[in-house]
Amino acid sequence: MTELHGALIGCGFFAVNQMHGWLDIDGASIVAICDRDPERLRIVGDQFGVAKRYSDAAAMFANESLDFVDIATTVGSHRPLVEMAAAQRVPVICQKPFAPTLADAKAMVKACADAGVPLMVHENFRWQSPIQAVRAVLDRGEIGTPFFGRISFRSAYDVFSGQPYLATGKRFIIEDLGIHILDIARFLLGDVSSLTARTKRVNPAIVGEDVATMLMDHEGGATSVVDCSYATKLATEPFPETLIELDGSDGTIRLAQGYQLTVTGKSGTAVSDVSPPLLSWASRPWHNIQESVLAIQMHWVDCLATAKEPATSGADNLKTFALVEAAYAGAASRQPVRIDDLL
Ligand code: NAD
Ligand code: 89V
Repeated sequence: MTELHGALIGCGFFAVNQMHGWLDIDGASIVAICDRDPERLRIVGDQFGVAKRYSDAAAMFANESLDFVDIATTVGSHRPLVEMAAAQRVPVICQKPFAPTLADAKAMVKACADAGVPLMVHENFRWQSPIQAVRAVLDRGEIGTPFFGRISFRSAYDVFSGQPYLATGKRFIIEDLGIHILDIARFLLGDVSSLTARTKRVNPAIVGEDVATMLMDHEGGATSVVDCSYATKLATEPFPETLIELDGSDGTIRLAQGYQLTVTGKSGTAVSDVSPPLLSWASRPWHNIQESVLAIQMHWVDCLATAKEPATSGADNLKTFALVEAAYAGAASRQPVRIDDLL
């Protein structure tokens, strides 16, 4: 396979996982990196042996011949960087949250579509192997037609020490974490027609909401509850596990803490361990997320090689992003929000 030459923009906390992922993938390598912080550029450049280092993305695009660019900066810079990639006709991966607003996200999708440039949002949670295992049970028809879902992420893990910006934004849990859990709900139960939300801030030391509860109607007829909290102190800290309950016409699926999958269906009850593998560079408890980084990046390489649309393309992600916007609007108004009105 011809090796794709990529560049990474943003060498911060999470980008290290992406760099490890690229090292593990045959068929792609990172040939240049960019960060406006010289210290981060040095740390990541030295750790991964990348000699071509830039403090300015425009200079990198001008000097390098790239097959793709991987944007791992925080949300404020996503739109200018994605539009820069589109203008340079370079296929682009962009971290979540894709944009500050749905209007920005739509403009970014349009810029890439107009330029004929593939665009994937790094929405990796659905690529976690326990979540893929749940999807596989649904696909086998084991529980029939799902009519109810609860997708839940409740924790008191200190995310602020690694990502201090999470404590200072007006928006917190829905924009940063809920976005993943809402995407999983779409992945398992399909697109959403309406959403009702309630939010709270429990931790007085942060600015945004750290608890969110969302009720959704799915177009296929199922109802789901997506509930997220970073204010939930439990006997055994589950971070970063997403717990799932699905009820269908012929059975149920339960993904419980400790990655235990219980399926009760047409052929009885089966319990299995769907723990994610611990990759050589991964560390607990993040290994679940780290494994999904490798999986989504492998998917991107496959999509570029076969001219396939990524599962979490920009266009697909607009439907997840609309749920984020709907949740904030609905929490403020205390009214249900119709998703079609936003798209
Ligand atoms: P960070 O602040 O640690 O790193 C961002 C880096 O980008 C910094 O080094 C900063 O100097 C650099 N940067 C910002 N703007 C730039 C620009 N215009 N040009 C060049 N460099 C620029 O942030 P982080 O915690 O690594 O988060 C990065 C992104 O990853 C966020 O969008 C976050 O939501 C996302 N994230 C995703 C997951 C996941 O599982 N998908 C997990 C954690 C974080
Ligand atoms: O996955 C993420 O986006 C992270 C975290 C798990 C801490 O919410 O920011």
